[in-house]
Amino acid sequence: THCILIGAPVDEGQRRPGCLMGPAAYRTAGLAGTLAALGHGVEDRGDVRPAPGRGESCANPAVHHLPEMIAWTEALRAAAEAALPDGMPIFMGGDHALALGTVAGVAAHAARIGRPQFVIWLDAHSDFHTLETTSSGNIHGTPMAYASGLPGFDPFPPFPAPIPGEQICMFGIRSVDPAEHAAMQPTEITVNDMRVLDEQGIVAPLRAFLDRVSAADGLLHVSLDVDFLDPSIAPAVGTTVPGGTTFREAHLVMELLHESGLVSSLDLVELNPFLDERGRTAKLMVDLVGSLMGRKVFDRPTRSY
Ligand code: DIR
Ligand code: MN
Ligand code: MN
Ligand code: MN
Repeated sequence: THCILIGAPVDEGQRRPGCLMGPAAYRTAGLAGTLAALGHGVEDRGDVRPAPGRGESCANPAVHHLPEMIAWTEALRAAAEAALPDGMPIFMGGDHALALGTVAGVAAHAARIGRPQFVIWLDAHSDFHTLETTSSGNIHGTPMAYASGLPGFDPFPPFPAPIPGEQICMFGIRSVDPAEHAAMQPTEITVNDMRVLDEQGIVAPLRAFLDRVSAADGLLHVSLDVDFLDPSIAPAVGTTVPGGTTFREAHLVMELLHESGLVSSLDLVELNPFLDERGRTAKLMVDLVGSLMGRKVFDRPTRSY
């Protein structure tokens, strides 16, 4: 695979400064070398730089950094659309608001080549607010609603090719605000919250979704939020939620995604290196990308008896 690293130092989608250091942390933790060691081609296109904000506003006074986020969305959509014909873009965030742009770009690309775009959302949160329903005003809580084509994003460019709920699957969910819950009710989105994973494990629900992607000859965008992981193994995130996935569960998800051969693009989001402990979260995220791209973490040397 030709891997295209794209830095997306978005910090404006939430209120805890530091996610803008994410791309530097991934580079420091050796993301490019990890991919190259697995035999992939690696190209680092550097960090995306948005145009200056133009002063757009919306009715909800809680919403902050709206003009900046519109500029990021336009720039990241363009970066995604430019990268996809050349290989597999890996967006190094940056907070999750970057996904307004990256998912717009992959959806536009999929529509152009006539294939359905699927999304797997690995996150503690459903990120299904609109600009009208968010009470935190943090735009990182909105990208899935934008990608679903919900109204309530007026100052943003219209989402190019809204993704049907049947093509969206969430994993690891354990924090959903009432307005998000209500907005998801009429959709066909598959929400594999932690209750589902506790009861069924991660393998069966994931295989069921991957079978659907495969049957539809779909493209698959993976959006990996650090808080998908339990905070005890991944402390470098502003919005820790207890009860997340374990080290082994997370690697298993990545290994199954690799085996599917379906993944066409990837977001790495919400890493806040300022909150990390000697780089352990950044290194874990890089290791997870290694599993996603074909490394078998628990491989044993061949032995003869
Ligand atoms: C909460 C927290 N639902 C909000 N969300 C997220 O602010 O909208 N944290 N996405 O990562
Ligand atoms: Mn998120
Ligand atoms: Mn989250
Ligand atoms: Mn949120």
